[in-house]
Amino acid sequence: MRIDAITLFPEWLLEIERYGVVGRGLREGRLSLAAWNPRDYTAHPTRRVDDRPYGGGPGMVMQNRPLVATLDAIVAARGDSGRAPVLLMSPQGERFDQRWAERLAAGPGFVLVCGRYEGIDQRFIDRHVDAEISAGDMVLSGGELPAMMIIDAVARLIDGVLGDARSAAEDSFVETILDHPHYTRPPDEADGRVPDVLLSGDHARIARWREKQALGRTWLRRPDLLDRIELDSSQQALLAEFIAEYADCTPRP
Ligand code: 9WO
Repeated sequence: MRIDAITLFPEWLLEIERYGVVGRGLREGRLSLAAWNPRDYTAHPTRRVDDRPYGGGPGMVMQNRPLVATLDAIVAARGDSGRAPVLLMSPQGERFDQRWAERLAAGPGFVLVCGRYEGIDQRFIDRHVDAEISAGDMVLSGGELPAMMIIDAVARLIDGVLGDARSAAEDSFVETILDHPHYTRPPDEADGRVPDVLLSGDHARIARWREKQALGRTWLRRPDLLDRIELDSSQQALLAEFIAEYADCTPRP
């Protein structure tokens, strides 16, 4: 898979090549990442890529032309023009989630556009951007961190990038409910004990406990996720148990 990013801070974005699963994917050649600076694609003598907004107001707007020239260079380098979607990082966009990550991981790669200043010229968005993607309802100073987030989420789904293939499939959200709690040694700490069931060696009981915790947490923290899925009868029973125990230890007025 090939990922290209347009950014005024290419060195920063490429830092992710040095760490974790993205680093491994790159070293093993399953993934390639290139960062392109619009300043390298402007005819302006001082390499400027921004200008004042028409209609007035504070701040500056990224100009269309350097962005188009950068994108042209990317399309030429990729040699797959028209196939790789161009995605703009934007709080006005569609919320990024695991489904987006899976969709992107199944394709040939994509081009991420990171805005800076107050925004980018709408004509670039209208003519060259396939989708706007948001990392959540917040205003950042630029699209680089959301772009790195997307690269990370997609890279770990690429075949062979994650060491243990099983852990990707079992992760939180892939099965549309939250993850269960995790514990490791030692079993006894001043801060508490590991639940006995996890030390029991009874794998069926452990699996039931984990599923019950996962369902219970989802019920407590993300009830919206439960509305979207159909629980089977054993899951319904586990969740009912969790809710009953929760009611028992939550004082009522
Ligand atoms: C600023 C702003 C202020 C009030 C109301 C709405 C607003 N939206 C913005 C805005 O989009 N500013 C951008 C900040 C301009 C380009 C650089 N910035 C940015 C934020 N790029 N990408 C993000 C972002 C945030 C969350 N998810 C993806 C991208």
